Amino acid sequence: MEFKCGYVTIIGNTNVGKSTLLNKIIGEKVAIISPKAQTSRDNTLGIYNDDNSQIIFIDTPGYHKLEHKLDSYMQENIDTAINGDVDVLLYVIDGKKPLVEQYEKLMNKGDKRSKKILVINKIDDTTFEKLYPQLNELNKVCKTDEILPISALTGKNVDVLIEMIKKYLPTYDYEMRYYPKEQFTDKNVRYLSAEIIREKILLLYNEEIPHGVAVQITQFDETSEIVKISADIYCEKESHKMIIIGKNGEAIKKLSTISRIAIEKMLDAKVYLDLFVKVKPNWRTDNLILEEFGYTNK
Ligand SMILES: Nc1nc2c(ncn2[C@@H]2O[C@H](COP(=O)(O)OP(=O)(O)OP(=O)(O)O)[C@@H](O)[C@H]2O)c(=O)[nH]1
Ligand SMILES: [Mg+2]
Repeated sequence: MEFKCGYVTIIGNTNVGKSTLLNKIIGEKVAIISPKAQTSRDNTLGIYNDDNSQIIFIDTPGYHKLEHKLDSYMQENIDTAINGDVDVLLYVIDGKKPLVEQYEKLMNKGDKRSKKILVINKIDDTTFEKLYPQLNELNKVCKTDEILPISALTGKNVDVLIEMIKKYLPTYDYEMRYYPKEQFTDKNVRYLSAEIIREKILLLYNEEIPHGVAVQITQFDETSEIVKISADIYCEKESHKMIIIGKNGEAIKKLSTISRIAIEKMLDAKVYLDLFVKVKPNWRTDNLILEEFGYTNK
C-alpha cells in the first residue's frame, strides 16, 4: 500500500480565490468568501482525506498593503504558513488579471525546499484567446514545478490538482494521518459562526465598514433544541455603527436574518441569533484589543 500525507500552503494576492479553492477541495465551507478584498484574516486548515491520502491545506490571508497592526498579524500568518515544513506551495493567481506580473510577485516566496505549483484560477470567466498569449510569456519566466489552470468556482481541474499535489507528498507504506479521518478543519463552530457573520457584513456593506469590523461571540448555548448565539460586532466609528444598524434597524435585521440562515445550515439546527453593535475606535492598531479579539499569534 502506498499512502501520501503532507502539508500544502495556499498563497496569493487578496481576492484571487484561495478560500474558494479550499472549500471546493474539502467539500465543506471552512473559510468565508467574498467579492471584496482582505476577506480572510487567519490561517485556516482544510483537511482533505481519501483512501490513499491525507492532505492538510492551509488557507492564508491574501497579500495586501500593511496599514494597521491587524495587517501585520495577517502578514505574520502568511509567513508562518510558507516557512514551516510545507511540502507543496500553491501560488494562486487570477486568470482575469495579468499573469506574469502576478507570478513575479510570488516567485520568491516560501522555502526553497517546497515544491511549487502555479494555479491560474477563474478560467471559467475568461477565454482561451485571452489566456493563450499570456501563457506563452508565463512559460518563459515561470520556475514552478507545475502550472495548472483551474476554476475553483466550477471545480474544473480541481481533481487534477489533487493528483498533481500527491506526486510531491511524502510516501508511507502505512496509513499515515495527522488528523482523524472525519475532521476537516481546525476551526470550531463558534469561530465559524463569527466568521459567517463577518462574511455577511462583507456582503451587505461598503468596503470601508467590513474592513474595520470584528465579530466576537459572547454566548453559544447548545443545551436546548434552539442554539442560542449572541455576538458583538465591533466597528471603529459611531457613524459606522449607524450604518450597520440602518434606518429603523432594517440593515441589522437583514444581517441577522441572512447570518442566522447560514449558521443554521452549518449547524443543521435552529438558531436564535442576537447581534449587538459596539464602537471601539482604532481597534485595528491596538495590540491589547487585537489580542482580545483573537488576532494574535502569541
Ligand atoms: N469566476 C470565478 N470567480 C471566482 C473563482 N474563485 C473565486 N472566485 C470569486 O473571487 C472572489 C474572491 O474569492 P475568495 O475565495 O474570497 O478569495 P481569497 O483569495 O480567499 O481572498 P482573501 O481572503 O481576501 O485573500 C469571490 O467573489 C469568489 O466568488 C473562480 O474560479 N471563478
Ligand atoms: Mg480568503
